[in-house]
Amino acid sequence: MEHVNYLPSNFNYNSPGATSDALKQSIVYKLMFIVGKHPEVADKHDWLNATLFAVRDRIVERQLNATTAQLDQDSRQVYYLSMEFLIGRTLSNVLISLNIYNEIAEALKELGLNIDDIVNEEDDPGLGNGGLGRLAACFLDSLTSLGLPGRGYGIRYDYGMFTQKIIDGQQVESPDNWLEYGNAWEFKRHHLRYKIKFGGRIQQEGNKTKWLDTEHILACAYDQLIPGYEINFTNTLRLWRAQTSKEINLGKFNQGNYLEAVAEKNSSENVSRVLYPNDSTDSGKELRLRQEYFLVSATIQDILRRHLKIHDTFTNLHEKAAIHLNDTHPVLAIPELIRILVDEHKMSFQDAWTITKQTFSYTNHTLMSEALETWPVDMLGRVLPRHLQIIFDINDVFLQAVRDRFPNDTDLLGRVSIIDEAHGRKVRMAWLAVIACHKINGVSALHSQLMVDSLFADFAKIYPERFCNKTNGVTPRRWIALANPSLSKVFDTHLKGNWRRDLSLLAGLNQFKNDENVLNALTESKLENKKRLANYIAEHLNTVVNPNCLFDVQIKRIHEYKRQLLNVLHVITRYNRIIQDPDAPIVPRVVIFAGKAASSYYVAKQIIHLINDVAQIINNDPRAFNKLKVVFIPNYSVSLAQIVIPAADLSEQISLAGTEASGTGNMKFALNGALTIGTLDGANVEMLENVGDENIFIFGNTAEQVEALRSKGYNPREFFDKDEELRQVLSQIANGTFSPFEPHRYMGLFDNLVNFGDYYQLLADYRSYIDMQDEVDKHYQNKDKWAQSVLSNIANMGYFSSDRTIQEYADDIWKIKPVNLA
Ligand code: 26V
Repeated sequence: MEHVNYLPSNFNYNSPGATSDALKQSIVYKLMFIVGKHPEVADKHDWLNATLFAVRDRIVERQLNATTAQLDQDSRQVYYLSMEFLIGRTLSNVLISLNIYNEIAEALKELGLNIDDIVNEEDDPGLGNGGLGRLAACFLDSLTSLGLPGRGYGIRYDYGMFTQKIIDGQQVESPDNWLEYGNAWEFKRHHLRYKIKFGGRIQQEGNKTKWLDTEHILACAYDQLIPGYEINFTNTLRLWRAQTSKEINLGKFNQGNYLEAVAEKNSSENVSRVLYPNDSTDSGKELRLRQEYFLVSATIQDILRRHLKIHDTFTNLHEKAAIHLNDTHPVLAIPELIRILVDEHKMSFQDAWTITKQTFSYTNHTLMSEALETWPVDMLGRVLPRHLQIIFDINDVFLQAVRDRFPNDTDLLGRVSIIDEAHGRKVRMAWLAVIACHKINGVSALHSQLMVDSLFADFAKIYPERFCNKTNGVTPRRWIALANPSLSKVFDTHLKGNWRRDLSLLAGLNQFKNDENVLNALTESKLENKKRLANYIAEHLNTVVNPNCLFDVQIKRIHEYKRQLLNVLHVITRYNRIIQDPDAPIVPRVVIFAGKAASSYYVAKQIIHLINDVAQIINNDPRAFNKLKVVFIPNYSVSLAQIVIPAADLSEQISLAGTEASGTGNMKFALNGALTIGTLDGANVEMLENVGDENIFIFGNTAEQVEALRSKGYNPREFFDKDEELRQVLSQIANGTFSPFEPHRYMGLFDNLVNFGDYYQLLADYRSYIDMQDEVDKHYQNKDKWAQSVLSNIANMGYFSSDRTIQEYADDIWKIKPVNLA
């Protein structure tokens, strides 16, 4: 065996440098003294941990610098409360932030290791469902990179989003035990524990209210460092884990009933056990309510503790703290703040309410009524009786004000009351948020407009100044620099300045629209990424795809409104055309899907099954060889997205207009040089405005037309009857062409579309979708034209950086300024 010098004699651990030599030394040191392994017996995971500890030291230095600067300046901070943070792998991101990717690669190479292998060995924490959680992660990245002071607060779930396997064409879930091998990025703060109370009863003593006989659990803080890009500053993501307040029930233990004693410990720790994997319907489950309260109670206590360390009063809380609610999930933070100020710090309700209204802001991420959270009054009263009482108090004050201002509108009170009396007495969390927050924003121009026109129309009349728009964005560090090294190289060669820090610099590409060199460089980079994905597919799915085909991609949660089924209708149409006219010229395509269905969402699971059944038939039909292939990649995640997105030629953003609040995948694809086929929905509308209609394929009804069609009485059968191609496709789904051993398998899907109203209007948009797909083929056949459109897309997408989004939140909502890092 070759001899490697692991630790030279002049090794000095105390001043970690960033040369590849210094990094190599640190890695080996960490391997031996933290991981506790000799280099000769270490496995890949040991090396990962060693690398990760070595790199972590370098950002901890920054954290210490940031904390000191922040405390000295006592700057106003934002606290971003979210039930989900989908941060993705950390090591590679830190390497980009510290600008030591090449040095680490070199160090690892000298140790006989490949950086890609090490980076891919890291677990991808799936602490979120999809868009909302990933947005929170992009926001933390941008906040920190802009030097803005803030902190994310969430839950450290033992089990994240389930792992998806496809067995016999169907989704099978298994638990995601992401902490199994430990999490080297987190710092457990043993001393930071808060008591979280549940249940009990209320006792009134004069004008004092007491919350008595409660059960308790503890929330324990785990901190994850958030590095900023090339800045001597970090922020923290603080995640709470539930711990039982009594380690074990000694009484029961002594009676010899060991199992029961430990069971109690386990059940109180259930609160942070698992992420709810359903993001489309309100679960209404008590455990979810407890999770939400657990997050907000620990967080508000933490914010107040910090405030009291520096100030001796809470009357200036709103000057120092901006608390942001990521959707309604953390809305109980509102009554929790009031409860603590009033019950524990003897403030008057009026004063507490005034401070609260100046402290909180809220983002709405969906207009879909079934995803809007409500809690039955009974349940809330049982689990959090004091909070229910405070919510009633808020409602009284609010309704009185409305009554005074709009004395003649008698229906209004019932509509805006926090308590929905019409549907079995429920607390409407979105209403509470709107009433208590000084700013409420939507996540794209269209969504923000629809929000004030529909869901919050009454409130927009009462508080017009509160509503605003903050169009989403994505971080260029993860979604370009990390995910797409070959494209990054093209940018670095042709652009002045650092686009990683200022994405508007991408506009500099516009001058190369007719420059063959640059256009070729873009095309070559795309081909490299397609080969990378083809390798992944070969390795994981045992399927061969040809990188010279057009890669047509739809990856996102499976949901009826996102209309993966419309995509399938196109795939089958294409297949039928290939069979009917085998000699017709055709643009060969690989159609790629990925996405998880909520475990209880039957129709979404049927759609996954159908995609796989269709793939099975088409991929095994020799007539379709080299012309059409269908691939469903299992277990969609942030790290999978980083491989798939850079490889796409065509990005499918085909939700029914008016249903997708923004989308962020749409932005990632376009920035990575895919052209979009999409409806006028969410942020697609603004993408169209930026890239120009000759560079994007827009089809289908507008949100307005969708509404008009719905109210005049949409009859999908009309479309079925008049469109022969459509009729053929639907009949094939219904008659078992793709499920010959169970011909009726998809009767339900067929009925939903043709006989039961087609709620998401697939049939109404089918023809314009198919025609637009033909346009895509034409455009693709002209390689130069396609490359020019790719360039125009990239060059004009700079607006969609989350740095821009966060700067707007900072200026208009949070009123925070960068920390002075002199
Ligand atoms: C809703 C619910 C309902 C109660 C049970 C648990 C649960 C968990 C998550 C959600 C969130 C649904 C909202 C959501 O994810 N919206 C997405 O937000 C993205 C970021 O703004 C946006 O780009 C997507 O268009 C939007 O669907």
